[in-house]
Amino acid sequence: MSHLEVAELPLFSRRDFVKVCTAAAAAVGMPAWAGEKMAEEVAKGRKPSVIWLHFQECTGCTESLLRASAPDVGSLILDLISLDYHETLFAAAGYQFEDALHKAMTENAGKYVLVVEGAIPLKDDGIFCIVGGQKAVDTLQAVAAKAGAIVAIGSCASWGGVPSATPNPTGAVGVPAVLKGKAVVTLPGCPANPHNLLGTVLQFATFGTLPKLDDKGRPVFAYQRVIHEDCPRRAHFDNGRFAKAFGDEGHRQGWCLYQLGCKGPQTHANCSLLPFCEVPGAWPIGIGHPCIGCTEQGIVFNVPVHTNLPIEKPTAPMAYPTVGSGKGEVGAISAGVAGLVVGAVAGAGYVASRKLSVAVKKAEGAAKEKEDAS
Ligand code: FSX
Ligand code: SF4
Ligand code: F3S
Repeated sequence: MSHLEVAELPLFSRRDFVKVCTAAAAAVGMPAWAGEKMAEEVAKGRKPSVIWLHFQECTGCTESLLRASAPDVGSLILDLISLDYHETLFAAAGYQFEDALHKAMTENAGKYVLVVEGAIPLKDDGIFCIVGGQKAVDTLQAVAAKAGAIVAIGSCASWGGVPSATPNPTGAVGVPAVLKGKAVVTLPGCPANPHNLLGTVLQFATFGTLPKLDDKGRPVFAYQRVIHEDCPRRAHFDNGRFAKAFGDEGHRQGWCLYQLGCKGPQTHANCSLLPFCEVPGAWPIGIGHPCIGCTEQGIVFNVPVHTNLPIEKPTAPMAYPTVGSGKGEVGAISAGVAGLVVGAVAGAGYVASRKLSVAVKKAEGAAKEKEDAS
């Protein structure tokens, strides 16, 4: 048995375990029966072997996984997999530890899941990260060569993260940049949301397949929407209620954080729907801090925290032109709306969305006056 493998389900009764698997499957967009199937596979002792490597990072991804509450995502993941090598969690050290890696690679060649946490330095032949006498880039290539699936957890492993911030002194890159041409599931976030690892592991352990990915290798179930689309403060944005300074009246009232630099409109992630540690409100915007775009290369560690970015998904217009109103002409309302929507898309941001509602009201007023006069 591996160091962390569990013969019995330690925290849950079988019934509870099925319930938790089912809820977890639903949370990550899989059908409920997937959770039941998963629980069956675990009961049969069929768990994928996982080798977890650490390179340049803060270990926050492992931390956020372990700090979850009960019945927690962390325990569930550790119940679903056979964690055969993990540099932070293992009690072993030295040669014994290195042997565990080689043993796991040999016994499960072609089948194990490789999870990588941290960036890989390539500058000066990769000398800036050496573990067990081997350079990170060499270890990654060797372990990836025999892996059945590869997951890059966190922004560091996905695209370089913190270590790659300008001037990137070690030439840090993410896993896909090293393993060019190989399929790599990326789960960016600093740290990554544990639910997204759970969803990926659930699917792989149950069906032996990987979730549908976008062009950056991110599972669509977690990264297809921007934070702004599902933000609980969105109604304040749409109505022009903004916190202007930390601790001001608007901030205390829980208003929109866009004017404090929130990057939610440009950030693809699901933390507004699945908070960290399963604690309601445990995510940046939930505790009153603007989103810093921690999943997005080019935003976090690149754009200052309190600088505004354009709105990717502009606010929906408050009124639409009535069907057949124009008799072949473009009505005043639709012209105003269309022009302003284009303006908002082009980057005029929330100002445009406010102008939009004012313009819509003006256009509505003018249209009504015209109607009354005729
Ligand atoms: Fe990076 Fe994960 Fe940020 Fe830290 O290790 S994504 S620095 S929270 O933990 O890789
Ligand atoms: Fe939420 Fe930020 Fe969008 Fe405001 S700007 S609604 S705080 S995501
Ligand atoms: Fe990261 Fe923004 Fe969510 S900073 S944790 S993507 S709210």
